[in-house]
Amino acid sequence: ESSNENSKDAVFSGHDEEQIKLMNENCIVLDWNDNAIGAGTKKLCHIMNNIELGLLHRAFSVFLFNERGELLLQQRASEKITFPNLWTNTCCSHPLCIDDELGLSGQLSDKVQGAKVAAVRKLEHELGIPEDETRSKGTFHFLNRIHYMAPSNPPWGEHEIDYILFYKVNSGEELTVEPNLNEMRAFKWVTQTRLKEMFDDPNLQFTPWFKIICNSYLFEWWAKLNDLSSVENDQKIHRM
Ligand code: DMA
Ligand code: MN
Repeated sequence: ESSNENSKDAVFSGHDEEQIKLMNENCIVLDWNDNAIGAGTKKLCHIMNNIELGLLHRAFSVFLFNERGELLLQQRASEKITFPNLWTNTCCSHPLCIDDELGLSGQLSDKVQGAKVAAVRKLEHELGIPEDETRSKGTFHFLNRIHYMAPSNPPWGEHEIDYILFYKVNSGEELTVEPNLNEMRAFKWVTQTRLKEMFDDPNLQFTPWFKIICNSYLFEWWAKLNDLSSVENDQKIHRM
């Protein structure tokens, strides 16, 4: 096992070793128009002091639906450094500064492709959905990009341009789900009605980005799950 310099960093004291290591990943640093302008560690990009100075990075959020149109939710693990224990959409993370995920041409279609590659990688890492199943048993749809900022437990926070991806499992197919308990503590398939009931349960808490999307586009898009053509591939960056 390689040494982890981060573990000596006071900002990580009391945190999980596995999650501390992941703070070395290289996120894509952006200007306000989603142009890549550099690399920044996951640690640097999620410190609220840096965010307040304008540091912004690229992210993706997957909403995965089964053939019955139910959405897969996850509850984040208590080990997560940001937003632990909160309920949220299927899978979120960051495209990294690597050729496959960066969108080197700078064209939106190429950046979307990079976000999908990152999504396939993280659906396996977090939910244990094998990459070949994700590639063969359903289809991604890029909806839009949401620019938002949200503080977490100090000193942490988020400030991202978030690529919203729906994933629809093909009819007759089912995905293997075997949660990585260092990433998520529970999962649940929900209908629209069940999700709205969960919002009324005072014992359940949700991530800020999931709430932003639920309060804006989610139910409109969900109603169009059978034909997303009128709402997908939006070029605009929505500042929320
Ligand atoms: C980051 O999610 C991305 C969004 C859209 C909030 P995360 O904190 O779950 O990232 P990771 O899984 O890489 O820790
Ligand atoms: Mn982030």
